[in-house]
Amino acid sequence: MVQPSFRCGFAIIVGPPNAGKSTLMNELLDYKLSIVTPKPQTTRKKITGIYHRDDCQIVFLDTPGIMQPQQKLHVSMLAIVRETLKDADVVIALIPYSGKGDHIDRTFTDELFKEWIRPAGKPVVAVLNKCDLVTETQRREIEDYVKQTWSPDAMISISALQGTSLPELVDTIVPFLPSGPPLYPEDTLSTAPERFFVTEIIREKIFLQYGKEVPYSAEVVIDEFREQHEADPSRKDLIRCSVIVERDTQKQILIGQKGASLKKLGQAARRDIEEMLGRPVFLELFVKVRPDWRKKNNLLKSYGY
Ligand SMILES: Nc1nc2c(ncn2[C@@H]2O[C@H](COP(=O)(O)OP(=O)(O)OP(=O)(O)O)[C@@H](O)[C@H]2O)c(=O)[nH]1
Ligand SMILES: [Mg+2]
Repeated sequence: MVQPSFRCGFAIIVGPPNAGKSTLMNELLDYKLSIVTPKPQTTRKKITGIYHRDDCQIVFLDTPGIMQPQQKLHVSMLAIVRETLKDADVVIALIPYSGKGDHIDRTFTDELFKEWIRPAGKPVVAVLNKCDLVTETQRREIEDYVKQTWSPDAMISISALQGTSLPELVDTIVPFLPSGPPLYPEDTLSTAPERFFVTEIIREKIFLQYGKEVPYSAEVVIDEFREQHEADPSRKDLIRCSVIVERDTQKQILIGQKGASLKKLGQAARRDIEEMLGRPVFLELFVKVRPDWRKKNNLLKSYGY
């Protein structure tokens, strides 16, 4: 029986790249759903993660970081944020402490509120993340400043990485959700299909394994996902993926000397994919060059942007 006081709704997480949006969602779900790397602009699409508690269900929407667009891919990523804002009951404005200088980026936060949050017309919870990087006194000063400058409907400091104040964050969000029964069964973690998370895991390993240029130029698509274990449990599933890059030089870097780098990438990705699926798989990676795909509408569209 669902209690009459049960609340359920959508909470969008927005903020600059590298703020810890994906880390926060994963910590709340206690499951690594969204990919996380030290590099900015890791997340490129909306990732839905469903949080369950006795008195509420919160559908968290992790989004790409807000930045100045430098190419069509960025424009598409920002359009995803705009669209997702429309679905939200409450906005989680994730503003990271930096541990240096002013401790938060005041110019960016101003723009975030003016250009993105206020126009959406939704209640906003300012969540100051990475509080492990500042002292208690610095935290209080910044909290006062944020409260006075942007007047959020609620505010809390947390550390997503260390799991500090996360139950309190949920308590802060719940009053902004509509009353109503849960939208999803209790064992549902996300609405996206397994194949989407397979491509995300490969992208994460690319971000972690390669330097600056390759991760930003790479996209992953599934060419074939053959679920052979269903017919015969002794057979592994076969997953064939293409890693798309923009130039031949990037292809060479991805593959490495005698294919060593690509092999290492495949092994790292396969381990995580097997853990997610809970069964062994064959993973085959092919590298393809699609010149300037990040600037081409037709290619972006075919990759889901
Ligand atoms: N010190 C500290 N680091 C954190 C915290 N939360 C996240 N990080 C780190 O910040 C980096 C970026 O984290 P992500 O979760 O990928 O950030 P994001 O906002 O999703 O970034 P994009 O997807 O690129 O927009 C990672 O190296 C995290 O480990 C925190 O509370 N404290
Ligand atoms: Mg992210």
